[in-house]
Amino acid sequence: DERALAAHFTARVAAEQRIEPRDWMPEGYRRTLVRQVAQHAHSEIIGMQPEGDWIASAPSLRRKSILLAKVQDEAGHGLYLYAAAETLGVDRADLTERLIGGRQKYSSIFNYPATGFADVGVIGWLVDGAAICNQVPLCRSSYGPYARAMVRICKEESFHQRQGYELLLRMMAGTPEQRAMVQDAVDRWWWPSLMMFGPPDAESPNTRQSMEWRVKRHTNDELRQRFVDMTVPQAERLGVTLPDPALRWNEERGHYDFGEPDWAEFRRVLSGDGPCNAERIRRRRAAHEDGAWVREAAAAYAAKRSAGETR
Ligand code: FAQ
Repeated sequence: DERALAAHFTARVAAEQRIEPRDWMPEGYRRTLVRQVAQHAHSEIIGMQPEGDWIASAPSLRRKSILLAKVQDEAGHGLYLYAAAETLGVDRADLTERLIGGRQKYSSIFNYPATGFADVGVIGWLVDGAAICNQVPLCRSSYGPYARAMVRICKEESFHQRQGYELLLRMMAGTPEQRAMVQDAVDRWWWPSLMMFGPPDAESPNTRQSMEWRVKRHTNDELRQRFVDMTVPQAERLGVTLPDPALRWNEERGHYDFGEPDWAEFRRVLSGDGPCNAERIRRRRAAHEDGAWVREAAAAYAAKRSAGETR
């Protein structure tokens, strides 16, 4: 009966065993995973836009091919994650409809514009850096298909992070104008990167249950702290200043203290009122509509083949 199934599920999660698609799971568990995995997939796909804008104007063939490969990897990540979501009984086409209908979220970070080429480096360093910090623990998430998708995604994202950092090291060794471009990009992306980890724990409605189910392995604030601790020495090595006057090493805690992100701005961006929300969704919708003929042709081809097979 239901009670025995629920007890079995809880025991398996507690014993660090993976839950697989055919296993019984509480409806709430399924719902929260669909929510998180779909949001994660949408983020990868929408996340192609800020950097994608720079492919055509990257300053050299080498930078162009590196960026092209990175943006292509993000499409791949979106696809593994939609596939992981589909194991929970939802349909990718439907998830896409929910995204372009504004009914499902994607990461707040992708609603900010990449206004200069240094932004490509800073996105790799800070945005991929934050993504890795959040996602490495998700390789141990209790849901098998999600955890396994995370392994490859994290490997590729740590490569992206180094790519960004290497680009910034090069620019910082360049002209004063190049160094100023890097500092300006850091000033604009630092706070939004901290917001990627979600609201403070006290205002995070999902954390407690997700931790209990081991969908999430750390709280939002724990991961935000880990990111700050990891990033400050990298900023020093790079020679940039992080735009937070409250940032300082706390000997007693063994961590950096840092200031409070502007949570009112975060809520505004989540509600659809960030600098690029409308543009991001408009372009995603246009791409979806422009691709309709490809989907129709693929479906017609598949139907023809399966008719051929049954003849
Ligand atoms: N943006 O109760 P919580 C990438 C929502 S990395 C938008 O704390 P939860 C790689 C949250 O969904 C970015 N919404 O929620 C890349 C919930 O709303 P709901 C993607 C946010 O789930 C790099 C509400 O606020 N990574 O794409 C955000 O326990 C470079 C309450 O929040 C992932 O998705 C936010 N920042 O914790 C690509 C990682 N924060 O659904 C291209 C997986 C919170 O109840 C270039 N996800 N919300 O209406 C997670 O780890 C979690 O879902 C959190 C949020 C930590 C994001």
